[in-house]
Amino acid sequence: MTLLQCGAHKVDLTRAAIMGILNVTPDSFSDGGAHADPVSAVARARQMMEEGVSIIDVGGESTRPGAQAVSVQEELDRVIPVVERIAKEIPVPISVDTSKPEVMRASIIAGAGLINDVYALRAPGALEAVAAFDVPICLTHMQGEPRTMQIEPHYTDVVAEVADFLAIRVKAAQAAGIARCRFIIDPGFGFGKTLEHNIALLRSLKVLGMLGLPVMAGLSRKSMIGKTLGLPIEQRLHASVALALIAVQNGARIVRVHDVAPTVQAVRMWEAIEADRRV
Ligand code: 8Y7
Repeated sequence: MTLLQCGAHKVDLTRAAIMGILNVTPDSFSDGGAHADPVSAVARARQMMEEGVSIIDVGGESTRPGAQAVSVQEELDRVIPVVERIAKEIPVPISVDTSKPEVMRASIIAGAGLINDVYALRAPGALEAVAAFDVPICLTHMQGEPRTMQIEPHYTDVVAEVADFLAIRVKAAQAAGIARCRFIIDPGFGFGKTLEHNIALLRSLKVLGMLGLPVMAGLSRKSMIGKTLGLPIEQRLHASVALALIAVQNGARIVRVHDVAPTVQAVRMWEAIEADRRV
């Protein structure tokens, strides 16, 4: 059994954990602005808890392709009041989606129990910031940077290259003093990847599992659905649930999603059937 100790909360990864996305940005990829103020953010967090969420991922900087960077102060102003209120009012572990060491530090002090860094602690000072605490850290693969990453991504062997990158980042983080039991790894669907790269990674997700660490997958509403089905963001619910389930079937232990209730139902149903398997 794998237990992730997320600050005051434990997350049991025997069952797949459903991470609910809570964007507190005015410009996010798929729900921009809806939960930018702390009161509506907390209301949404409470709703996700009622829907069976395992972890709530608060993000104050949009990482969508082409998004603008925000200042440290702006990100702190967006994220910290929300983390403080959720930590006080709602008994669910909080993750903070950030690459900035100042935001990592302040978030953990405010009550966050996990750091989700799509830069995999490559920002100056990020390794040290996380090493100073004892919360889990999700390391994600990204080729390039958000502003330009979708311009002609290229790999010789995407699965091997993503696995190598993650192994190197885990090593760097361990060298900085972060214990192995704290890592989560994520192939970073859509982060400098074409549809074909994303498909190859999802099919071979078990290869990443061979690193011996819990795997996270974020596929919710992403462009691979738009490219495959020709659907706009607001019509990607059903395919998002299907992709989350495929990720869990291929070994993902955490799925990061916008639509908590349908994903919880799909994943728990599959797990109930798996638990009953005779062969
Ligand atoms: C991911 C993520 C985003 C992901 C992890 C979006 C912050 C883009 N995607 N974090 N964040 N994995 N760990 O479409 O795939 O949600 S932002």
